[in-house]
Amino acid sequence: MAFGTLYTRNPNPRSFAIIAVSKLLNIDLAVQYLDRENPEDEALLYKLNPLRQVPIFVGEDGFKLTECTAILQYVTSQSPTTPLLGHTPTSPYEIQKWLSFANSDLLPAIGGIILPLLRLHNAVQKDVQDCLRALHADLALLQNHLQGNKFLLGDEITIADYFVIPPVERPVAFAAQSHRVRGDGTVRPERPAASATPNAARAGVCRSACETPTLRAGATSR
Ligand SMILES: N[C@@H](CCC(=O)N[C@@H](CS)C(=O)NCC(=O)O)C(=O)O
Repeated sequence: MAFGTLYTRNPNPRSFAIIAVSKLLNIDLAVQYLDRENPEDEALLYKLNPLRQVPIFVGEDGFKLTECTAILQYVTSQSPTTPLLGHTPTSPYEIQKWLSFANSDLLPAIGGIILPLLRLHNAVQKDVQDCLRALHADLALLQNHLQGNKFLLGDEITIADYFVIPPVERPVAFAAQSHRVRGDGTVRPERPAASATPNAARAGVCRSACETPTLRAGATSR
């Protein structure tokens, strides 16, 4: 019997890490994708979370959890010996820092750019130019950090890498190739380069984390 069920959308960047880590740690997590067009699914979503947001976790024991970073930490903690929660006394706080950075800064910026292009509803309307500037600043911070560190917490991979890096890779490639921040801070659309050469931000992020065999295995198994 599954340890619990994750209710989410397909795809959902806030669920990538939860699904990847549960597979990596052999945690039996059922995943149910809710369809926006299905009234029964929408009724279930409202019942599970009146904010109508995913992901939502419901355990076999009835324990219910919303908020993706809490779900990720809870699911990971089902493997008591996992190294993915870090090794040092400060690891939990550093992990929390990166999860919060991604959930509160990076993902809203990406969502503010991508959701209008996909014609999907964004609960809080955002200015695309502001989001592009925020995204470039966030990526610069990530790139600088990952140039001096193999993973976000240093030498060992943690749930922070699974949460922060995979949702960045595809939207970043798209956004960085199709938009450019000018010297004066304004953003203008740009045609994708014919060669589609990865830009520095994407290369830095991917080289240092996404392309490590462990993270690639986890990310592709979802
Ligand atoms: N604070 C929540 C935010 C969840 C959230 O914004 N989820 C988005 C998808 S990433 C959502 O459900 N939007 C409504 C929808 O997709 O219908 C969390 O961290 O889990």
